[in-house]
Amino acid sequence: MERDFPYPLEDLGRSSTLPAPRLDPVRAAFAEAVLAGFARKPRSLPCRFFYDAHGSALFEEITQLEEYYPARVEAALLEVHGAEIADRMGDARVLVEFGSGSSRKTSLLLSALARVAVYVPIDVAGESVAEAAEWLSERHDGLAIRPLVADFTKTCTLPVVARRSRKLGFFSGSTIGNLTHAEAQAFLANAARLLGRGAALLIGVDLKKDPAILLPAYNDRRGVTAAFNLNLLERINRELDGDIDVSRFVHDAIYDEDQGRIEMHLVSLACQRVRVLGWEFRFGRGERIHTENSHKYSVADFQFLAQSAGWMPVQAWTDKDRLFSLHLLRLA
Ligand code: AVJ
Repeated sequence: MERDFPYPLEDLGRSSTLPAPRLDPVRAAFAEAVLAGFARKPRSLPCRFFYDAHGSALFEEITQLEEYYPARVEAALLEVHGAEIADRMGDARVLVEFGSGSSRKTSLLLSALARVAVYVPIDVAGESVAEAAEWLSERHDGLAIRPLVADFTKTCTLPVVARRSRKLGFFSGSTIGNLTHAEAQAFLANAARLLGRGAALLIGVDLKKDPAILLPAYNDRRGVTAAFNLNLLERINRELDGDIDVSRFVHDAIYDEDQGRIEMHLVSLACQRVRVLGWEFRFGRGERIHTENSHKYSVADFQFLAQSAGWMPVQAWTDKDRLFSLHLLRLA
């Protein structure tokens, strides 16, 4: 945690005579992000904090929704083209997955990749990585699983067993859409450095399309996406001693055609004050908290971005309705 943020001492349970207690690092990062995000205007919160236990369960529910096509279409693409992907990806023996989450899709890919002997899931959420590793090891006999609990947008080092062989990276679910174009380019360049010579990268990217299809995917009828978005405020209440009246905020998702992205916001329904870790913030009626970007790319847009980060586009697969794309990239 940054030391220079002026936390009120009593809220961290400190007294002047006792040493400071150690904060859980995830909670500390969340605290810092929320205090900084509420202090700036327009207000914003980073979307990676959606995924506490509650949020992860809600996201799983989103992937089952009729309106939320990305999960379903990506899985279908992996199933239909698995053999071809395996064929085109060369002789990689190590699969490195970025932001591995629940690993259902990974299983589909591993089934097609008979030669892969080592699987390295990288995720900041240690618990979900461990769970996913267990789930996968039951289904893929003889696969060595070496989880890496790390932030894959920063530099990290692969375990020794993964160093010598040719590698395949996997980044699914259009998670890359959460990054700005500059961040996505930096991620791709970093992945190139991590995976090294002759590596391939398979990446799921949501396509630009008619807002009449895009918008319902983020405004589902059952309100699961709304609950997912609002859970961020509930998490503040649970973890950061917040007193936010969640019923006085509503979910909003819009499509910004110029930027080619869905934006999720929480909108304050009233003029209100909220407290977080002893700090007070005032929200005006109609004031917005920007909680997520989800960028959409045409196939050509994404290939251009990949090339700018040093990757050669090998092939792109899309479904017949052109809802979603899977890109295979390679390093020279
Ligand atoms: C998993 C980050 C790709 O942006 O579509 C789903 C997250 N947000 N519904 C996306 C999400 C709202 C999702 N990603």
